[in-house]
Amino acid sequence: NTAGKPIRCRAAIARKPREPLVIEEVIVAAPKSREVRIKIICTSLCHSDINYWKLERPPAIFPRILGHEAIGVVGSIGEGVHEVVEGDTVIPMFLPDCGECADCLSKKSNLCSKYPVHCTPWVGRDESSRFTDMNGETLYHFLHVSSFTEYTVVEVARVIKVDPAIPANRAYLLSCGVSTGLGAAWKAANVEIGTTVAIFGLGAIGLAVAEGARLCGAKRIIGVDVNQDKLEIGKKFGVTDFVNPRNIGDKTVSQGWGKTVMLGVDQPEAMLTLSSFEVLHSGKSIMGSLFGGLKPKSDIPVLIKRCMDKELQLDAFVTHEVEFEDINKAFDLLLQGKSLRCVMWM
Ligand code: CXF
Ligand code: ZN
Repeated sequence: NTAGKPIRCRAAIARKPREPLVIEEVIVAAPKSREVRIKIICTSLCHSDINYWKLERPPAIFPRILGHEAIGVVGSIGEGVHEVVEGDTVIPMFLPDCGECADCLSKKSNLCSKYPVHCTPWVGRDESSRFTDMNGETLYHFLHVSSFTEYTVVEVARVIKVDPAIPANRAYLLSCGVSTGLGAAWKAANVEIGTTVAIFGLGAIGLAVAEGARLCGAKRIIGVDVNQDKLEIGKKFGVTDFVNPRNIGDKTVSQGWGKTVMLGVDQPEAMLTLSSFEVLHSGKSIMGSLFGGLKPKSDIPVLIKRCMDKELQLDAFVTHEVEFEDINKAFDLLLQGKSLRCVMWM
């Protein structure tokens, strides 16, 4: 029984920007109060991991355990945890849902005001790490999850208990990118039956928007991408029309109304520039959305149920599978735009 004790296990460590991760033995401390130690079953790579792995300047932090899309089993719990017990199947999430603050209780927000969402180096609010390497050096966390390790420690406010009947290599998809796209159509844009949706960028998130729009009853789903290969890929996800902006001139789209939802992953220092004239005079709205507006603890179980009922199709998002030792292959595939999601089994 390892409860209350440190665990020694394998992890993939990002030691320097842009350098391949290295598999090493690490020590994972016991969970503190309101934390859970999770044995990861499988994990995957999202573009945010890549962005922070590439980062040379602050907020670059190394050595670090990246990864935030995963599913696992509760190995042990810290003091004051009542929501889950050892053996529960759980999805760790970067987005918290404390269930107590004004924002978690409100339907208008999915941004918890008690727990932050930062690309933080720490497990949570106490500014400490639960990871050390075999030389005693601190290894930093990433996005409150750090799933590129056999065991990790996550705050219980970021843990969703799920039915273990759902296949792990589908359920884990709901921890970040795919949920973000599904939520953007369902919650943020509130796509209605018979409407038209345009999706700019047909990566995993954009394709998840297509799947979400299909489930909401959209009639036309227009995929926009400069990569012509996305024409055929898009069809598998219900994209009805495809536009490659490199092949067309300036085209006027609907005037006077329309809603644009911004989502996904940007570069940490990216700025948004807009024509004020076009916003002022168009009657259009532009909104941002983190995690597609989904509230983790109430909305993820709905998506899991729709997946089990075979309404929500997740299979096509998993394009590759590699052993955890081969994690750098998963980086290469995503960097080359060859994969949507690559499952890594621990
Ligand atoms: C994150 C990336 C960093 C800021 C919050 C949202 N999304 C997931 O990849
Ligand atoms: Zn992500």
